[in-house]
Amino acid sequence: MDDFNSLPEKIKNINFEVPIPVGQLYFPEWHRYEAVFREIFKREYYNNNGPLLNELEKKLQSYLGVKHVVCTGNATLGLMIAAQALKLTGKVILPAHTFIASAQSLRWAGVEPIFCDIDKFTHHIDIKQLELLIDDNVSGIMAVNLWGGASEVKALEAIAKKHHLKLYFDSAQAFGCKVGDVSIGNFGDLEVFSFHATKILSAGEGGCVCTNDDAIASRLKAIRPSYGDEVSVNIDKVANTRMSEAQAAVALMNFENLDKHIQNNKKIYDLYKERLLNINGITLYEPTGVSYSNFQSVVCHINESEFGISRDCLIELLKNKKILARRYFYPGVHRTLGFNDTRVNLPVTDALSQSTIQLPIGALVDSSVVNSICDLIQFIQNKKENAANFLMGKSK
Ligand code: T4K
Repeated sequence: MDDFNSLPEKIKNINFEVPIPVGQLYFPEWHRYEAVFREIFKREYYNNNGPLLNELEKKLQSYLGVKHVVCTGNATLGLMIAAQALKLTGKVILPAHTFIASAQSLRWAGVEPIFCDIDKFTHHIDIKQLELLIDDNVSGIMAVNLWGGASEVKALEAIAKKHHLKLYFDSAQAFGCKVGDVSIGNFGDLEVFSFHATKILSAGEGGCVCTNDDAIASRLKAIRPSYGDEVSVNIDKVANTRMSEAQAAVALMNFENLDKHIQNNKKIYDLYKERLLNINGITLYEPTGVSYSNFQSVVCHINESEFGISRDCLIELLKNKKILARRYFYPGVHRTLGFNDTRVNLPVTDALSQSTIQLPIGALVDSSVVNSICDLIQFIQNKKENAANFLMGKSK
């Protein structure tokens, strides 16, 4: 019989001081805040089209090669004002394998979300099913770019053009990614990024909407609202979705190191890839649809019958060692917050929501953390019948 005293040293020694979360959490060094915040206080200008916000918007425009960047308090607000700026009505088609904000932004705009299934391998909207869902009441498509990958942007542009629909992208997770030579941020009518603490470019909290369309940009600025847009436009609603100087300051500091952070993520991702290859029943998702990824996420598929235990059980066992793996996205948005319509049949979304696990990547992760996580996953699989007892220090 196994004895918990026989726990291998490398597993016994996994003892993180602080929990290891899935988010990026790249932040500038402490001493840099003081100088930047001293300047904000000296100017006594804290919000609404301030100098740091202007600098950030210009830098983002130039980095992305996009004509307009309109920063917002976060991506949820960006998606909400995007729906208004695009004048969406009736129904909008989107995948249900996404964060709740994608669908809720439509509710706020008074538009009905129509959920579409995703492709099993890419995790992005299934364009064959999408076309079948288009009817006269559909005014737009919101595609969601996930995990450092992207939807089939060119095919989607062709479908939107053919059916005279607005097309926009929830690219909350995709800052820094490219399709060919073109940065994500330039596709469809507009795209929305998140600068939440868990994203590759962080303002702590924040986001932006990007567009190459002058009229859409004017509407976005008028809805946001801010001084600074000289064009007068008719809009029905305004919302306070401004980004503060403090948020812009954090984003600017992080922007300086964006490439370094992406390279660091790639190193972490590659090590996971090497280590997980040898573990039965766990398959690492590879970013698809992009020529350059930000490696925002380490997402794996657990095949329970091959791996030996369920995805949820694995998450609990990792938590026991302070590794905060997550089950994004569970459940699919179509099964949550009043969208729960049992007639909606999205088998791939349902299957993935039951079987995917997100592992830590970002500032708090280095190669020793990855090795510990992979050692632990391997150990849990080897001892699947009594891994829980082992990890809790009980003999069985
Ligand atoms: N569209 C998509 C496709 C998205 O993924 C998101 C957001 C949005 C739209 C909307 O973007 P925002 O409006 O947020 O800009 C998180 C994030 O809040 C959210 O930004 C993200 N996607 C979503 C996938 O995950 P939670 O509630 O699951 O995460 P939270 O806050 O619990 O953080 C994750 C882990 O990171 C936890 O273990 C705690 C840790 N953490 C988090 C923060 C904020 C830290 O250690 N320190 C921190 O400061 O939603």
